[in-house]
Amino acid sequence: MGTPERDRTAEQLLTSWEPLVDAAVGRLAAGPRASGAGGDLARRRQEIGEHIDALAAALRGLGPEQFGEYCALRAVFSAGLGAPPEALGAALDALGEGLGALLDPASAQIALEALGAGRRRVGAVPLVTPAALMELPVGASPPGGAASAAEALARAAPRIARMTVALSYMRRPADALAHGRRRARCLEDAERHLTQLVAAVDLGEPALFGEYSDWAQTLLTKLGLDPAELVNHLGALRDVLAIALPPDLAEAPRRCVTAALDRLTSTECPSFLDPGAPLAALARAYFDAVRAGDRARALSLVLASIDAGTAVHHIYTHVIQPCQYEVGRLYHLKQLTVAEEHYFTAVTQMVLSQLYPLIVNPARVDRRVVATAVEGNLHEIGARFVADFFEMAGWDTFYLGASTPTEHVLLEVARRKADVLAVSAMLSDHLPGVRALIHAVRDDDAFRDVIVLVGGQPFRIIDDLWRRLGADGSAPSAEGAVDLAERLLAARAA
Ligand code: B12
Repeated sequence: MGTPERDRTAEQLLTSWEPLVDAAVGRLAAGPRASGAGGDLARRRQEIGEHIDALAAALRGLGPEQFGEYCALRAVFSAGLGAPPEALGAALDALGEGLGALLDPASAQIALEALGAGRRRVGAVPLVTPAALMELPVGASPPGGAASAAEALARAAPRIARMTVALSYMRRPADALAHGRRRARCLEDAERHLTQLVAAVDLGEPALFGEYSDWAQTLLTKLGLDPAELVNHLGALRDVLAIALPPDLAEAPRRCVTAALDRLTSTECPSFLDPGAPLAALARAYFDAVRAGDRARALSLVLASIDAGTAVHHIYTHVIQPCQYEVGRLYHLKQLTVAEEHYFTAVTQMVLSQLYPLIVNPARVDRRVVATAVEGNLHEIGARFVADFFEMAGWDTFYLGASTPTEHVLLEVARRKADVLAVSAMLSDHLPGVRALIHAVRDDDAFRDVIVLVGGQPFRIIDDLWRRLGADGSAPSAEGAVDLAERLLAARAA
């Protein structure tokens, strides 16, 4: 880490930041490669500023070597992004010339020494073209021969993640320093973002990635990270995509990232317990009882309300569901621990079990539904709601719970002679499983008459996603699922 002398130099660099940028930009403007003002000038100012930040960060960190690393990477990226190869060296030279005038002599010497280490690395980096960049020893095979943008992105993801972390650190050296040993963690996050991006690109749905980014932003902020970090990271990702993928394959993922960046400016997250909603007082009392650890009271509140005439399905829709959503919100905001969320969900399951005798409709309709959370989806309450609403409508219901393997869902659909298969998903990465399950149903002639309904968060966000995955329909709620199934069956019979 830095020495007192280096720290003082870093301090001076940052306090003289503006005049250093002005001086360097002035020198460049007077030099042989001077070009028009406007955007060009603004970009040049920004870049010089970034070099000063990186220089200061290196002096506070590992010293000249670190600035050398920065310059080497910067050279690679500048060239990859189409900047003239000599531009970086010229900018560093211009910055160096201003140091003597603006820093005290001892600090100027320390800064120049580090700057020199960077300058040497720039000279040592061969001219890098986008194609050559693909050969950088930072990851798996290049995306050559990929059939789609999603496939290319998935194949290049390990390399893109590394390049993004490098570029984002370069742009905000303070993050690199702050992360220190957590660099590996940052890379894991980058890979996680890319998994979600692949899913969104695959489906052609930028909104899915936008939704995920909002979620990630809230989470990272609650973990104490600067909200600007994710914005910086996604900005770097967008630039890296332009280098790492051929233009035709880069366009779709870049569009998704742009959409996410647009959304990140607003991260409002209002409560799901709306005081104006039906049964609002009961929902609040139920929520508070469970949070207080009093499940007996939570249950008796619900049973008393039913005794007083509340319809059971209203308990599902206006009490249980908003409370589960509110748990998710508070958990996300770190106002509730994992254990509290698990406890809450366990109480919800207990209450739903107690309500079971009340939901069985004696008027049976001789129809059967199998309801399941798709393989990989651990959220089981949505599918349970769906099964229970069919039960209330007189159907025979077979609720399979969380993450059921595709082949076992099929066995159950056959064994129960199901008219309807209801599949629940929650996250974008559950969607390939939904698609695989639907294909498996469609591929087997024995299931020719089975109606496949899909639902859950992604289908609530994107209207026609169900169609694109090959389902027969979707509804935003369990109640809607029953109506839809009945309509589809009636249409078939007609
Ligand atoms: C409880 C819970 C869990 C529990 C689930 C336990 C269980 N036994 O079910 C556990 C702890 C396992 C869990 C894990 C995770 N969770 Co979680 N979880 C929740 C929580 C708080 C409640 C879910 C719930 O019960 N909803 C109530 C039901 C009734 O609502 P629903 O599922 O939307 O269903 C309704 C409709 O969508 C529709 N519907 C649903 N299915 C179907 C099917 C058909 C055919 C039809 C027509 C309609 C339909 O009808 C239903 C009733 O109206 C939600 C918060 C939320 N907003 O949902 C987070 C939430 C979904 N989880 C989240 C996350 C991130 C995770 C994890 C990734 C956390 C982690 N870091 O590990 C894992 C992923 C696990 C996995 N592989 O699936 C995030 C998702 C964020 C995002 N990107 O969108 C949420 C939103 C929380 C948050 N705000 O951060 N979770």
